[in-house]
Amino acid sequence: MSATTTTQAATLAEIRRIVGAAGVVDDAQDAEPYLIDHRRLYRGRAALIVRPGSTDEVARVVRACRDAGIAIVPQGGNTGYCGGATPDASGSQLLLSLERMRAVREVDAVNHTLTVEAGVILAEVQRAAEAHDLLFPLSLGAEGSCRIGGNLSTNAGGIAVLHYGNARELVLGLEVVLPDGQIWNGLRKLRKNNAGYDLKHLFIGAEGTLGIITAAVLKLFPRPRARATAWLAVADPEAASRLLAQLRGACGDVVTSFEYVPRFALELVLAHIPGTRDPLDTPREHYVLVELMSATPDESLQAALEQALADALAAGTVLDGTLAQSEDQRRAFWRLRETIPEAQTRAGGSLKHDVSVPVSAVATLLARGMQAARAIAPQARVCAYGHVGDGNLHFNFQAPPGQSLEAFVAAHGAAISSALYGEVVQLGGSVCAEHGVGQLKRELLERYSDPVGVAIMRTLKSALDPDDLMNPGKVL
Ligand code: FAD
Ligand code: 2HG
Ligand code: ZN
Repeated sequence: MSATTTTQAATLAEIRRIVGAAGVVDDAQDAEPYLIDHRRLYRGRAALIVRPGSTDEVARVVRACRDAGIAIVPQGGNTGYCGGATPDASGSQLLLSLERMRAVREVDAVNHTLTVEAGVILAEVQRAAEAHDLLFPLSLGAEGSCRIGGNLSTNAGGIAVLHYGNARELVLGLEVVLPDGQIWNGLRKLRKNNAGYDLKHLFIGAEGTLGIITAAVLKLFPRPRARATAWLAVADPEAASRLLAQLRGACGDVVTSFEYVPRFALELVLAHIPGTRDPLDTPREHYVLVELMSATPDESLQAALEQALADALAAGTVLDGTLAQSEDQRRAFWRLRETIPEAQTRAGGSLKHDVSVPVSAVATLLARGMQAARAIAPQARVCAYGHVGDGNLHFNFQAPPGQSLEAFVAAHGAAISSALYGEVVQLGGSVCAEHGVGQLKRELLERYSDPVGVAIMRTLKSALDPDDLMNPGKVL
């Protein structure tokens, strides 16, 4: 509390009264997980950590902070990759966790909507939809701990974007506490509403810099009755992109996931994640995990996939493959993909780049990015994988054997990142694909974005948050 003035100390005392004892984290050990980001890149300090229990409490806390000039850092599940939910080191910011706001306010099965508070864990949102025989399709590796407010604030992507879109596409309405403490009630359940600007999209993907999302109306979909899942070896990344187009042509809009896994990533998983095994007998360099979903209990889905794969096999696009014959096998395939980040961590950590290009340019990016990195550090181990159906690669690097990640990054990190980002931009891509900007990529946003666009962002920020109290130092 040393960094606070007397007025601020009085405000913090008032905030304690607003949220009550259950709403404050005082114990130093309990506070620790709130103050370090998931990747352990940032460690911050906070004047106070609060966990309000209602929208009204959030609004009262925000108003008190505004009056005393205290900055606020919103936090959901703290699984973000860019340090967006970590306070700075000053010890003067208030960390506001949404984790106690976990109510499912309404399920409207006829309207296919779910109204939830921001602190509901993504897996719980999925389960609430399932309980009504419906689907909430947002799905990502962190779904057991990330929270819907964080998902919307980062406009999360994940593994079903190809069919259902990013988090942004899954929202009909929002409730937001603005930086001045007003509550914007935009909790509409409407699929058509052209009453002026579509304000919800301002807050989605804003990473807590424009206000605090307290609740959302989410779109639900028919629950899939049939799934067909295949683990395939493809000739090369270019063949993977071609296969995606062929599959969509042959099977239609049922292709839901299309994930690329290189041999190196598979080997990391096989070495570090217990209970995993290579689904194919012969090792290959490039794999894709494909999933088709249909809302009708349609056996022809599996048959359509089999036929498309037989054609691709004959054409040499696909070299080998296996279709999941059971739910257990399907889960085993997905485990190979979804545990890559954990395997990378267990193998010593990685230099990460979350980038996107048009789907048609993914193979070119892979080739150019590898070439550029190898020219800088020939021993660097490339681990580039991800949502190629969305043009999104996690272009990561492990240190050469025997070298620590720290030494590798100190020697080559800046040069590799800059060369890779150069290639991304040349191909019309984005250096912030699905994980956002946070504090990690602030300079990149400035460097690689259209200056007029950045100026518009600043105008919006200063209009809504003139005193820069809402997650300062993030995004812009
Ligand atoms: P936090 O980390 O708590 O916060 C993220 C940002 O949102 C911060 O800026 C924070 O201030 C702000 N924020 C949080 N809640 C609110 C709120 N209610 N109102 C306003 N601002 C708020 N991401 C993907 O997109 N796709 C993936 O496939 C994916 N896979 C992952 C796999 C693993 C194993 C891990 C660890 C992470 C993965 N992520 C992925 C990244 C991360 O899970 C997502 O960014 C997620 O959406 C963050 O949610 P969270 O609740 O943890 O947010
Ligand atoms: C994934 O798709 C996540 O697995 C994490 O977005 C990516 O760790 C990474 O680089
Ligand atoms: Zn991802």
